[in-house]
Amino acid sequence: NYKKEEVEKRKKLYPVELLKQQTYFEATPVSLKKYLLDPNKTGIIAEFKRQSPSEGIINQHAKVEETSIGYMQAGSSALSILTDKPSFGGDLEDLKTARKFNFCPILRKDFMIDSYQVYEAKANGADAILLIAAAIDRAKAEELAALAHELKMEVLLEVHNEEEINSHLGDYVDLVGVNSRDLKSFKTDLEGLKALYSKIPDEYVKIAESGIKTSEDYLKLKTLGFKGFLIGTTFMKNTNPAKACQK
Ligand code: IGP
Repeated sequence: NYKKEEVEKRKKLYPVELLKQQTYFEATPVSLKKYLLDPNKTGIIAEFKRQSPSEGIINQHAKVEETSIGYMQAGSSALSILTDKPSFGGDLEDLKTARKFNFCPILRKDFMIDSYQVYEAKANGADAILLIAAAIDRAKAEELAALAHELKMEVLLEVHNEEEINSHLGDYVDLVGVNSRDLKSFKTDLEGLKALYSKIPDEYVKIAESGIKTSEDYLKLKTLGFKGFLIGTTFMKNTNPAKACQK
């Protein structure tokens, strides 16, 4: 709801025509899917977020330059950059900065509800966007995905339960993320991921999201068959997030 107003404001300030003139708008994207399927890589998508609704402030002082470079040096496969200010303390500048310093695939993490945000993602250097099944209906998801593809970005669909898998999964999706965090209680449940994993056809590249805390968690999910591992809080809680990522 705040998203809608926010987007309308930015649309007026910075129309799509201007976004199209930004440096990264013509940039050749890097495939997140390809990086996650590379058996020589870890599959870790390391996330930059300063705060979250469930944790409050996580890390106010981390800098996106150092953190993103450090994540990649520690062996991550890709980056996820939160661009939502009110809930996560991030913005499009963070995305742009991460792009400036890294060649890896970068996911724009936000609540995407409007095609304008897809243009923004591209203009600021994203290679992939997140679409949350709980936040938009399937028609909207397909519309935003079509634009993302036109702009040569990939689409990660996030699901949290079987109903969302049934209602939203389709050919328009490049990757599927299963979020272990219940958006109402904020609790994470890695066991629940197992059950959902088997409900998603194997032709999809599956990503485990949220609540991954230890290398045991990572290995368990990897053994299950997940190809991607989205990890934020565990890293960002440390003064030096990249150091936590090394472990
Ligand atoms: C990362 P965690 O528990 O490692 O910090 O989780 C990521 O999965 C989480 O930030 C996330 C998210 C989202 C944030 C998953 N889906 C949708 C905002 C919007």
